[in-house]
Amino acid sequence: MGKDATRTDHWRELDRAHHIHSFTDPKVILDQGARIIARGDGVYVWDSDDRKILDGMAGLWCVNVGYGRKELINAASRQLDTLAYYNNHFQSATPAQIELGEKLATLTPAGLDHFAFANSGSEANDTVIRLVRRYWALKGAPTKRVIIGRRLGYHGSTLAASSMGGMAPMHAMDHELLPDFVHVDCPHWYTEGGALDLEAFGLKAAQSLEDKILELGADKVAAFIGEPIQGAGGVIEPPPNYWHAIERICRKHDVLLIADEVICGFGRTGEWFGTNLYQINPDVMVMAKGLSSGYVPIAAVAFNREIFGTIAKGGTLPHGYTYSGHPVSCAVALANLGVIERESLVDRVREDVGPYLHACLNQTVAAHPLVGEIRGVGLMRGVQITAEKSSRALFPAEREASIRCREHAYAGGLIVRAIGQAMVLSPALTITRQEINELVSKLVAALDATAADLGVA
Ligand code: PXG
Repeated sequence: MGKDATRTDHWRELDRAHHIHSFTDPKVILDQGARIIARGDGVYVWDSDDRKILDGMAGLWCVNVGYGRKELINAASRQLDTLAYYNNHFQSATPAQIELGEKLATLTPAGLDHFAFANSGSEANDTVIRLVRRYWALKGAPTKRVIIGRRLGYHGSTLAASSMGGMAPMHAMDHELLPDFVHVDCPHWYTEGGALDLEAFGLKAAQSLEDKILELGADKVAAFIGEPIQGAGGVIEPPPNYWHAIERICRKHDVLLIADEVICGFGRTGEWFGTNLYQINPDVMVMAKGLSSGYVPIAAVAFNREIFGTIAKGGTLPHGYTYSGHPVSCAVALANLGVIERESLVDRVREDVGPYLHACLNQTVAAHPLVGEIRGVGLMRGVQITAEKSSRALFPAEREASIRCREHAYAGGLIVRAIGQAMVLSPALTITRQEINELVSKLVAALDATAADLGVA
């Protein structure tokens, strides 16, 4: 370290020299350096210059119980002490992993009670693809291989999960999708609805699934996958009639329904799972993030009895990861679920802080000249930026409206995501009303500064 360089400068230098950042323009790292987050407590993080920042995203939609929870830390420490590692291959299991499966079965909808474990949402979704195709092959329908996702759906960053998702820049990176992945409409009324009312648009978006199944032939289609509310797409809350229509189409054509609950799960929407909100019954459910509140990597896939029963008759399952059901991750997940239950965090989101955040946004943000729509459920909210409220027109991308807002927010001590032209919020479920007041007033200040940049009165 040079004589006058700060610790932060030094770390930035080393980071530039050695680290490939995810979802970041390397030029920004070269020009500005990384934002180094050094510690966390509750809903706050501190950067390497000890500046306190309200984390309006709970990390990456995951730190549901907030930072610094001793219950989770102690659970990890105890498990490390007792058995730091063992695998679940070749007939083995560990107590923590067995107990987590039993606990999850009490939380997931009836019938979804067999779990495969993984370390990330992406890996879990690769497991889904492999096991769903195996299911159909064992059922005597090996041609049912296609998995239908949606535009702007996000299911992860592995080769297969990114093909299953509907993010165009990720597809462009690989030049082409893996075979047997296709995408249908994204049910986002604000940007796609045109002159249709919400209900007509909901049916139209769902119909795009049936049209695709008919085009391909139902004998080719294994499953449809969707996030109950799309997260990384920009908190896209579908019209109320959408999911029932989707479920009906899947049942009619014998297509499995997969719910990707990686963001919606574990209380974020004020229900244990996003599918509870829409009262649909998926055949497969994918979980990660809030399962351990991000303290350690873990993901799980729930399969219904019919799928598990079929796979169970197929002989040795040629699938799994070294760390599937890692005992430390399972112990932390169990402690995390214990905190969510003891502190009634799901009810708290549904009855208290979720409606409170919504009311604050409606009272102080909705009327802002830049804001076209407040959307979302519970503690998963999107604030749509618009160039013109009446026509729902967006700013030209090069004006960087949402990016400017995100940067102003960070400078003011608030982390929010900018997705497309929406500001996205997903704070810890433990956030207090006072902290919500702080979050909203910092967001308003950032919107004001953005309006000034863009010359909007
Ligand atoms: N499914 C969903 C619904 C997700 O949101 C994944 C799967 C993949 O999980 P892993 O653990 O492999 O990252 C995710 C991840 C964003 C953003 O832009 C969101 C995610 C990841 C990276 C960026 O908000 N979600």
